[in-house]
Amino acid sequence: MSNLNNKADVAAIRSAFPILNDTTAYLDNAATTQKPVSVISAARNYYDTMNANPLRGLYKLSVAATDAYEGARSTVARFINARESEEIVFTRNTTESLNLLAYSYGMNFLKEGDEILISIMEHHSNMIPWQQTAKRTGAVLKYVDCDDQGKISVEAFEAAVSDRTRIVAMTQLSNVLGTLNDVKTFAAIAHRHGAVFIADGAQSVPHVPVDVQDLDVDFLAFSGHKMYAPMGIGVLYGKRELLEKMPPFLFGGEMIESVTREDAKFAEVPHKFEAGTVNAAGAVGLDAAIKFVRSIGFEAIEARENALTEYAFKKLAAIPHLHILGSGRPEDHHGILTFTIDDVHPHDVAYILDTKDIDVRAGHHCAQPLMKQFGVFSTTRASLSFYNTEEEIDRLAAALGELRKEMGYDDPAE
Ligand code: C6P
Repeated sequence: MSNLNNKADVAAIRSAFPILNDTTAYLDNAATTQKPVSVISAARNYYDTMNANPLRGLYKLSVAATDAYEGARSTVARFINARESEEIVFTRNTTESLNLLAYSYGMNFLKEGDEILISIMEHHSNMIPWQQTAKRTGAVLKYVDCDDQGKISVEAFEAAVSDRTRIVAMTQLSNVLGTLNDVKTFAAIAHRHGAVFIADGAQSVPHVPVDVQDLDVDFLAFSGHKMYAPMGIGVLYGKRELLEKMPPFLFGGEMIESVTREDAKFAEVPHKFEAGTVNAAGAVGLDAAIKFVRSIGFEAIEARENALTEYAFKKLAAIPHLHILGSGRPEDHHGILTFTIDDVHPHDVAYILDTKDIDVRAGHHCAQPLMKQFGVFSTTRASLSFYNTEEEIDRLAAALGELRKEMGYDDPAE
């Protein structure tokens, strides 16, 4: 395990990422992370040495492709401590995993008057599927709000959940506020009311250790591309007994046991949820990404990312006219700093930063209802990974400190 608060180790880690350099400060890691050479090589090696359609052929290449694909499933299962690899369904991304749940679980097991509970800080991918499920089933979609520090209290959650709640779907880590929600406690409360608990792990799985058995969540969705793996591979974890009772979401090749003119018998989990040719190279890349993350270790990752967050928070919070959304405590932000600057549109902020080779995201971050709750339309967000440096944050802070002046406001402290 490395100690990433040591400059030499950070430099070594950075050198594992071909795209990182000293010119561009890449601070949009919540959108997607960069890929280390081990991940790129693993995906390339798949195509160089074992590409064939997995799960179909009886010849050696296809068997190698199948083994690599299924090996990746086992790696994912161990990574999140699933009981067995059959509880891991490969999807394209978090969005598809959540849609799978909305279609297969929500649309089939909800009836009029049932309640779906989500939080106000959900990404649209964990909101719109439930809006649609509610419209189609007659279920009621309810929200639990966070306070102005970006926290969802146990009291607020208890008040929002009821014996009619059948599904609770909540992000473990907000892509806007950086809040780490106490999903373990919320899942236990949801279970007491007879509801299933779905965790959106898109932002948490890359940054904090996630143990599905310890959290006792029923489902967990996440994306490979936010955790150093290729785009186009995602995961849905589900408890086996739940996955077994859910009907398939997509129909077609490889998700069947047998087919007649009239009907089909579906394959066992997880294959009944993986219709069509799968993304084997993506799965192999995800396998390599998990091994990369494990080689650093979450202890080092968290220590580094928390230290960087604190450093960045203090620098940004000291800039006049800059307002950070959510908690006033750096330790609540987990690498995510979303902010506004008085009188300057976030798109102008991001554009000016880009002229200085600093990459951040501007907009609503696919969380429009949350923006509305905080009384803003749009914001700028810097999001960190362990490979970022204090120098990059210094550059960001210096650029932001000058920004109002550049926009024509004479005195930056005015
Ligand atoms: N958030 C961001 O810049 P996909 O696009 O399916 O890989 O992930 C969707 C998603 C779901 N939940 C959360 C909490 C997320 O943050 C995201 C993706 C990116 O914040 C892209 S909008």
